[in-house]
Amino acid sequence: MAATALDRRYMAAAIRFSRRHHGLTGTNPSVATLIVKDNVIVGRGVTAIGGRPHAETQALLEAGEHSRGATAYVTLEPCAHHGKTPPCANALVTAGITRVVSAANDPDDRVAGKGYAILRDAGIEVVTGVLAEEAADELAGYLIRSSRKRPEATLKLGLSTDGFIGRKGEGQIAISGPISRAQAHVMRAETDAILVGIGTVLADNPQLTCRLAGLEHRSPIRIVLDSHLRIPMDSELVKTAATVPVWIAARADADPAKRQALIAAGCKILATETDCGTTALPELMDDLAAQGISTLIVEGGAVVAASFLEEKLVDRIVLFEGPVELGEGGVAAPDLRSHMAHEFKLLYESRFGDDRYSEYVRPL
Ligand code: AOF
Ligand code: ZN
Repeated sequence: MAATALDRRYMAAAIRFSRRHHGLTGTNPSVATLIVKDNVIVGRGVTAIGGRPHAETQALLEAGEHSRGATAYVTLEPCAHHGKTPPCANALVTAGITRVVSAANDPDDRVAGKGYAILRDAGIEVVTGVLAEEAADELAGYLIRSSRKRPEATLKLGLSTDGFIGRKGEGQIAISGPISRAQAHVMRAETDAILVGIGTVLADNPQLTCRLAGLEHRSPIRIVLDSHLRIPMDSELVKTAATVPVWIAARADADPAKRQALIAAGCKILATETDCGTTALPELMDDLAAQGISTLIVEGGAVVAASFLEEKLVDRIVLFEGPVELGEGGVAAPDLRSHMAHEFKLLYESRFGDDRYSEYVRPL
């Protein structure tokens, strides 16, 4: 039987539920499962913090005997491999589930179609691709890292009404209001890492942590593109490196004494450079993915943003446009409009107080 309108409603609920552990499941995606019997949700599960147990195991545990003859809604194809837990596909079979409705397919080599095969071989009716686009958006970090071996990159920009991101020599300027600021910190809580160029560190001395009450422990890894290790030892980043990780992408021949001092202060130095000595973004992104980073926010400044766009490494653009005019001395944003017109589509728009918020995605 094809998917019904009710199937789509349960799947939409499952996708919303999967957000609960977004950013908390390590390299494993945050997946959700709902078990529904006679139009009642009898079990729910979301991938546990740290990545295990998987969503299905927990939903089945909650549903108990009610799983017999029930439908399972899964936001990702159930796994087929023996990891630290037995395969979820087998667990669904054993529990007596008779119908599985799935949203996204799992590109992991150990799964990729094998999960569905286990279910079908056991006589379970399987419907795939229900709200696939919505689920893929939620799972973007995992899907991009698995298939392209790099993190999902979100370019975040605060823009004035006249299209500037700041004013030269004036450090951090408040362009957007308090609701935007809170939203930006929620983004930090949900992402694995945040990246800036050394110019931003020298101009603004940012902390790049999540400073929302109760979420301070969810600050991302802070990454700086700093070929010549110019980062000041008394910068906010270096001063806090022992508590919230700081990774610095530098040239191999950068000052060895400074390198040692930074390592002693708790920073990690990444060696990613091209023959001509500049930081190579595609190699850096490969390296970050290999180190388990699935989601990355690119937060400044204009040169770094432009390089990411040029290299086609941006998957999502998030704009906070405040009611401020910067005029003379404004630092221009990268040429977003041409990229957005050709490569991205508008996903969501809202108002945050006096600010306009918009989110663009590159179709997968
Ligand atoms: C599921 N349900 O909730 C999640 C799945 O290291 P392991 O054994 O935990 O396996 C990680 C893989 O499991 C991951 O790459 C992805 O294929 C799948 N994630 N699968 O059935 C879940 N989070
Ligand atoms: Zn599983």
